[in-house]
Amino acid sequence: MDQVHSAGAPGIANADEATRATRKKFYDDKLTPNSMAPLWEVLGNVVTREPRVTTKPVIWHWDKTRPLLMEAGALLTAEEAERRVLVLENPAYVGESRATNTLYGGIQLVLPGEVAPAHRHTQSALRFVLESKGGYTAVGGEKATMMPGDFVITPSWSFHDHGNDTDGPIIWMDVLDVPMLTFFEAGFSEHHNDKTQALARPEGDALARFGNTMLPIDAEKPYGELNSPVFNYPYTRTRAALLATAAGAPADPHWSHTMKFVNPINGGWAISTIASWMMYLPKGASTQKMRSTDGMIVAVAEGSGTAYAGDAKMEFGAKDSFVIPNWTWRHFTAKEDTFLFFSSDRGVQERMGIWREERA
Ligand code: GTQ
Repeated sequence: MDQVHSAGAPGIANADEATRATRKKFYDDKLTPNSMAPLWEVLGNVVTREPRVTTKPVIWHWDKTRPLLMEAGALLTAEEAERRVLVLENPAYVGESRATNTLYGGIQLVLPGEVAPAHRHTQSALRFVLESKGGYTAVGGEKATMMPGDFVITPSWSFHDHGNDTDGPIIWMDVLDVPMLTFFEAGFSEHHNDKTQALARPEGDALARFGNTMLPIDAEKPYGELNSPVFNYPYTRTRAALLATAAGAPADPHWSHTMKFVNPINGGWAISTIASWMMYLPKGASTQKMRSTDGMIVAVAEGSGTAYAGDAKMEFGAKDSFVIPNWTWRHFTAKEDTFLFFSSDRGVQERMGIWREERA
């Protein structure tokens, strides 16, 4: 076993004190002043045998999240806040607005009569609706009504505003690729001139044109090649598809019944930087252990059960959110019929050719 015991290359471990001192003098006197450093002293940090995972498993329970969000709702308006969101902060990254190493997560509240004003940014976003009687998000000149379980995307640089014309709160999970864009130092944003964007098409237009197993004869790519032109995926359809596939084929040992949200232009993930999919676990089901290099943010659409991530055991109920860290063994059990929404950076890793998984 070529176990690496320190950050340095194994070959330098046995040098005597005098040799080390001579080397150190060389580093300090000659390398540091010239903005250089000896790789052999840090090689074990540069190339690790396995991923060094910093992200921690963590769960946010709805019965705690919702009252806190409502309390925030009494403290400031959506307009004051621009986005009234409680950030899902991973305890491994306090103050960094990160739920996983690469993804931001948050829970957003829009109260009756409120508008979260139109803006756009190079960060891509997705919404997974937790509570709603019919608020909306407008993207690219079209409104999508948001009902519980609906999945809505706002691709990079598309204007989006959220509104609530119902008599109840609307609450959803936001996932954005913020930490990725920060890493690339490629973040831009701007406000729209108007509080809400002008609508150019009737509601349901994108779904009609792109979401019916057909595409317009002349290629239209409103959000480019890598983002789905279908910007809203209603839960009624998602749920029906999962139940129908479950009726037609046995559960996969590792994935139970899982389907991904796709971009009909190229069959890829719906958002260029954030992969998303849904797992249906029938009552009493459990999955086999697996792990992959993508860390995940999960929202519970319906049901209850237990999520295992490494040594962590997370009991979840409806509308809870939790994190499965990258390269950590995971499996799930369901106490009742359960529908889980997942998001991760898998699509990015796949296109870079570095994504890996392992199944027990
Ligand atoms: O709805 O546009 O949670 O811009 C964070 C940043 C939501 C949004 C967030 C955002 C949004």
